[in-house]
Amino acid sequence: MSFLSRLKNKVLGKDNQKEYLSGFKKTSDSLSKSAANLEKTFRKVDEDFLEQLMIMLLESDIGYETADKIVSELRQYDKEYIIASFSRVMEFVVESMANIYGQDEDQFSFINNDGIKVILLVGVNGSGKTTSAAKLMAKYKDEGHKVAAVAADTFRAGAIEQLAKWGERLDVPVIKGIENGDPSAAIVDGARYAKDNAIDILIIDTAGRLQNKKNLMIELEKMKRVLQREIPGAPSAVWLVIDSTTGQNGISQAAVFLEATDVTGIILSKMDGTAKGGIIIAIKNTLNLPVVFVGVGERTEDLIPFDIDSYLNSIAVGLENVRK
Ligand SMILES: Nc1nc2c(ncn2[C@@H]2O[C@H](COP(=O)(O)OP(=O)(O)OP(=O)(O)O)[C@@H](O)[C@H]2O)c(=O)[nH]1
Ligand SMILES: [Mg+2]
Repeated sequence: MSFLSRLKNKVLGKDNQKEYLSGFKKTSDSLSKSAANLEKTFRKVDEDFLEQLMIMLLESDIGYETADKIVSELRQYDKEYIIASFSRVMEFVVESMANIYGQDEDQFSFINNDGIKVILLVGVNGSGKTTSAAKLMAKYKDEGHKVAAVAADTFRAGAIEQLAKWGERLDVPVIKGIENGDPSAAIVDGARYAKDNAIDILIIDTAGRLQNKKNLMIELEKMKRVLQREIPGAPSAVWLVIDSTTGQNGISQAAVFLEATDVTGIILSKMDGTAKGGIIIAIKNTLNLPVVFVGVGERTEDLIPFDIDSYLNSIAVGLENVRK
């Protein structure tokens, strides 16, 4: 059975297909358009073709290194020009992406699973932290967990109220920091609230102020230190929120956070607004961190657990549309 048939079989029974196909629609449509153009001139896998393919991959924001890897593998594989069909080339591309991504270990597992699970959300300003916090509050509450959140963004005016409003709407308690106050004080309050009220999952929203690595490190270290004093072993997860529309730029900004603290996973927001879905492969390849969730809209239900097969299938759907 071909790779793509196997992929199709794998995702067939999954109930997330509608969300994936709509969340990655811009990526898939854009790939479909460029693949259609590419097919018109396709005769064989020669250097001209590989160059065009490289451009198409770069446009999806898969990153230079990854695009180069795929193109080099294809060149090597088809030295004798045996591939005669364009759809076989596209299959090769998707299969290479699968190999580069590899298999995630269980990306949803938390560190220190026994006690209160604390999720710390970090990321640059506007990346989607507060919205993702609200989405996580809704998700875990729906699953039957006892959830609370900490509005620890004391830096941006209105940030605390933004999360507090979500809390009211979702009926999830939000422990509020004080504007211009110390975010760590809010975290202590939140941790104590969680202990006193038998909370299962505590979500901490932080400020996205752009700062240098040293200051960021000091601030995050302090947050963790005060948190650990209240809840030993916390946080169970540190998720870095990256705006997928910022592409490779977002990845470089992310690198600062990786140097400043132990990030355990990525939330990729705003996927619905971009054709640059290749960024998932780039993130895995350059940051070597699992994408845990993908944001595909502004509603609380628009957060999908990342699943590599469904993702690859939504890419493949775009590439296959070419023949229709
Ligand atoms: N379309 C779409 N918009 C999103 C998504 N996630 C967040 N947004 C929007 O992006 C904007 C910024 O989101 P926030 O959650 O406030 O970002 P933040 O990281 O908390 O920003 P700061 O608090 O300023 O650092 C808001 O208008 C959100 O509605 C998503 O998955 N899809
Ligand atoms: Mg925010």
